[in-house]
Amino acid sequence: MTPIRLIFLSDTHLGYDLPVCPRIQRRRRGPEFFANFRRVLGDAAARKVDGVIHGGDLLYRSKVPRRLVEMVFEPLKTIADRGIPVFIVPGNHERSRIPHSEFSVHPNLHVFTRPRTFRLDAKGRSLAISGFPFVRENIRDRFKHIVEQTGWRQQDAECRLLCMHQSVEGATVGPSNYVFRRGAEVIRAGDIPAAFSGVLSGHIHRFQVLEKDLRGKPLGSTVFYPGAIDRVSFAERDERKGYLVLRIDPAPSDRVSKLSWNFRQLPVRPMVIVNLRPGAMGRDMFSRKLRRALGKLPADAIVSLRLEGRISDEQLPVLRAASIRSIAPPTMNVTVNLVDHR
Ligand SMILES: [Mn+2]
Repeated sequence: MTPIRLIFLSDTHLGYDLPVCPRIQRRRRGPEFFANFRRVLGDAAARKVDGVIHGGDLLYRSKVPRRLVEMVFEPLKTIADRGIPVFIVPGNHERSRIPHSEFSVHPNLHVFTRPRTFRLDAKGRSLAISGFPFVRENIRDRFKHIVEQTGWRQQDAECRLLCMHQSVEGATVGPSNYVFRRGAEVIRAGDIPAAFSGVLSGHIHRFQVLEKDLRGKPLGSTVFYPGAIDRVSFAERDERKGYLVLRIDPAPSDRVSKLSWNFRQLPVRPMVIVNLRPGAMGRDMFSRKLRRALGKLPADAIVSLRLEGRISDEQLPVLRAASIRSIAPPTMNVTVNLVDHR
């Protein structure tokens, strides 16, 4: 039997570092996010998948210029025009809704503006795609009820998916592997229903597939986080980035269809933290030290320059944006952070 194939991406944060009228010329990270977004959609077209699902945080924030929303929906509509339906979960950065929603009007674009279930018929098979927009308040206690509100039980289908933008118990983030356990914003592993072939979620920027709860007990359905399409914060500096190609083999009769997955990696720039203690260095010495430290890094690095201790009046001009730009290669992005200064 022919499997159903889908592409699942999330947390594209489009519009991040992409000013409409930049006042200064410097390398921006915004185009990288768009480039990876287009790569994923290009792959969806090349593979002729049966659908594309976006797990939320399509945009980097909720108040955005119309032009940006237009730029974001243009490649999505190209996919939709090819007859590939696109499903979008509004995330927390969209404040649970897509701004300038007139751009998302297309017969093949479907946005989870409320808990609901869409039906996808592909290759003579039926797939029910349930989902709900990001819930800010107390998802822990409300999750089971909201899943029911999607109306999944009323929709007859051979396979089912649940799409959302939330944290689930057992998910991990950050360089020290913080684990989500309790808290009103965390879904209990035991509340994940077994009726779905998979739970597709955005929100957590690290790629991970959760199959067991914290005690090792299998989840009702596997939870998939494709992660962000690029490194958004320095906490993600060592993470690989990408998206998921999903394949569903419909099961006979009343069994839950099996979902298999393949993580596809996307190109990202190196992200580096540089720690420096200027101490009593003079202006020229400080400037040389900085030049040397940045000179050792890959020319396209994204750098967080962390300066420890007090910065003297003499040292301060070196840290002005224009000065940093003259010291660092033009291909580098440098942000200055003062740590423990008094
Ligand atoms: Mn996000």
